Amino acid sequence: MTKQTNLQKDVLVLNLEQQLEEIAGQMFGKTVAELSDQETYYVILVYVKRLMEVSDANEGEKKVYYISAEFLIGKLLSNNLINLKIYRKLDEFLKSKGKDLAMIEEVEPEPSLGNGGLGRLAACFLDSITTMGFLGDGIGLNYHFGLFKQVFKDRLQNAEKNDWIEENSWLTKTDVTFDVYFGDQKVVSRLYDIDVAGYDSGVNKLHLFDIETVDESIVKDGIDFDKEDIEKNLTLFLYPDDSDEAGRLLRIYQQYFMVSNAAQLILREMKEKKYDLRKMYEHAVIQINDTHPTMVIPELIRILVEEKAFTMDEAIEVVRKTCAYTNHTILAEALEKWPLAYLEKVVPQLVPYIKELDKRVAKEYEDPKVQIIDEDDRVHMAHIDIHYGFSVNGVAAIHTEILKDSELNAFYKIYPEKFNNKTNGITFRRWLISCNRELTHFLADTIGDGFKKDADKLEKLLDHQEDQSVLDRLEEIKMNRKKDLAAYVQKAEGITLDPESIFDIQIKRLHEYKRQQMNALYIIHKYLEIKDGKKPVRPLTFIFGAKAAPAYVIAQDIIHLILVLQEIINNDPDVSPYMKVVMVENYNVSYAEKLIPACDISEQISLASKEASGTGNMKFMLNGAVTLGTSDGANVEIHELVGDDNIYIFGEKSEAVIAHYEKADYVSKDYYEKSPVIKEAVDFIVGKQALAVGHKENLERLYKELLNKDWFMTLLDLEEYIAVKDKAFADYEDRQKWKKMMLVNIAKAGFFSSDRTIAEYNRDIWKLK
Ligand code: GL9
Repeated sequence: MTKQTNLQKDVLVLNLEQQLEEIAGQMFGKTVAELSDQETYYVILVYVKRLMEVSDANEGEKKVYYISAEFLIGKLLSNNLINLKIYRKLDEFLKSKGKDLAMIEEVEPEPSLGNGGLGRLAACFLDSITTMGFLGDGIGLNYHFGLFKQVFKDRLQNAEKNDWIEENSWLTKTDVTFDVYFGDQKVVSRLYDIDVAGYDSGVNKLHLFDIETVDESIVKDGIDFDKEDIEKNLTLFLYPDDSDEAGRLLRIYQQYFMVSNAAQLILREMKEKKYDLRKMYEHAVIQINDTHPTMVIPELIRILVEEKAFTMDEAIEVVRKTCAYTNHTILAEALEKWPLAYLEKVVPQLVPYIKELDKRVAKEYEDPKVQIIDEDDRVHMAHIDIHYGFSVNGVAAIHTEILKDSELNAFYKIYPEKFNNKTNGITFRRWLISCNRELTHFLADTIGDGFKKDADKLEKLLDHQEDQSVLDRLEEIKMNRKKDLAAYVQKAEGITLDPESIFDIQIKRLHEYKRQQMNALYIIHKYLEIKDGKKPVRPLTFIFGAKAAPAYVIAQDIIHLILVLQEIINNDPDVSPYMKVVMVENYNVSYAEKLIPACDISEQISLASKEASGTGNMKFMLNGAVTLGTSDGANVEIHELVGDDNIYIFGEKSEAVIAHYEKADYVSKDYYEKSPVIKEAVDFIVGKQALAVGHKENLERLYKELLNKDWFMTLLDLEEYIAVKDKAFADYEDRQKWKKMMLVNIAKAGFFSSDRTIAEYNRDIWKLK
């Protein structure tokens, strides 16, 4: 059976040219040479889907189910071609027909199924799970408009629906449907699958559930829609605005819909394989990605008790041995606590089980910090995961330590054995091989291509630190990516970038803790210096990309400030030859793939203790950027790997920051008043020049926030940030030194392969083989 399907695949690959011609004929009545780029994309899509359909599925006695509200998979064409090992062959064929694969890749719409790092991590994990030959599927939702599309109007962020699903897409409609009950209200789900191809390996699946009755036409202005019509709106958007009650209820509807489908799918597979449900944990492990899928725990217990004749004790025991939880943040706002009344409204059938789980905890432990239902009748979702799962992991060493020592310390005392760290990783197939082909080829020529399967082999590059031709090539490749990016930004944003300038890049979700506002204050400072006649030796280019949650007011104000600075600086003839600012519109995975390889300095400047890990930091390093960052998240591990000489670290350490919070002794105004440099930069926000370009309301609100609250301590680290960033810019002129720094960063990036992360998940948590 297996051999036969392999043969089928080999034949399809062998006959690639014939296959494509045939599909082109059937779909468009044309030869490949006659197709438009758009049509060519659809033809390749059909072909690659066929190829994956006949590829070997990964197999095993035990399977991991990775349940996640987000899978930020990005465009799939080039990745699938690489993983199926047909990129080169197809590229050559297309060239012979006068086509450019890079142009065809541009045509593909980017799936909008995630927001930031957490969702992208899930996508990298699917790639690694599959590549390493494990049996493992993703389970999530098929959001029709996903996360919003960002459009700048009048220097403000506008949110529009992101219409990414086309008639022909990577989604395959299956005949799997389930009934899902919200109390007495029944809805019917439909499963769509996306095949996940491993690199030189088999396939797994990403299962995305949808509701049959979804109605795209109810979205009217921007992203507004009737939040109460669940049958129509359930799978329209990822993270619908939860600033009102209807929005919060909708999130619970989505979460339950996701886990009810997941539970039914998993139980169905157990049955198909004739596995003993009482030993479910020998065949299934459920990884709960943040708290969004937490209800899978009470849901599974409910089904086992009500439909499979388990006692409560038995059901709890089996589920506990099956479920594992990953924590991705210590920010309180993200640790979900749903009012019991909301759950009673949406999923009354689950409430008795949640109460039972709570009762058992209350009986055993007195500490109010570990209760599931608190005094205000709010259900702490993470607490369900920790008590009723067998593993709790953080996503970087420092993050896990903070969980153990402070955030979740009360739980750590009860269950020390459950806590473990899994430092995040990224798939090198996308973040090196696909997005930086020239660097990949050069590395393969220099150190052999073993690093493609074993990322640690990148260390071999260290042997070439004194090899001038290698150092020069690294510089040349970086320059080529900067030119590529400049050309793209010219087209997309209408802004001219100078590839000879230093590219300093901060791309990530917009959040105060990530401190884009600190970067903006640096830019103001530099602008004023230049105005004062102090010119940088080499022009500087500051690039931002970030979406802000539509209900997050200060985040919108920060975007506004950056766009105002962009306008002022780029149009000031005294300054624009020396510095440029650009905030790219609608930053997403595809944009990241262009920005990251072109970066000289990677901005990772979150307030220490707040960024659980970060994964952009790893992607930049892998592509030869040098990190300018705080001792936060995975920056700490990057620092350890590359050493003091190959990174720029600044700012208060996490212990000091945590102490500030505990003592509530941080007063931003003190920093403002003490330092003329800080004062001047902050005052600029509401100065004449800024107000002439921007909106008073937004700028004043941001100014006041910085002076009176500054919850994420921007001013605490600003002076040191300015000093260290200036040092980095100065060091850049020592080209020899800089090229070596680039080399060391690339060479040491192997640790951050998600293959390593997944190997650790498997060794300590999943135990699949
Ligand atoms: C996040 C953290 O903020 C990141 O530091 C971390 O790298 C990723 C992946 O572990 O998880 N936690 C979190 O809630 N998000 C993260 O990116 N949020 C979103 O992506 C929306």
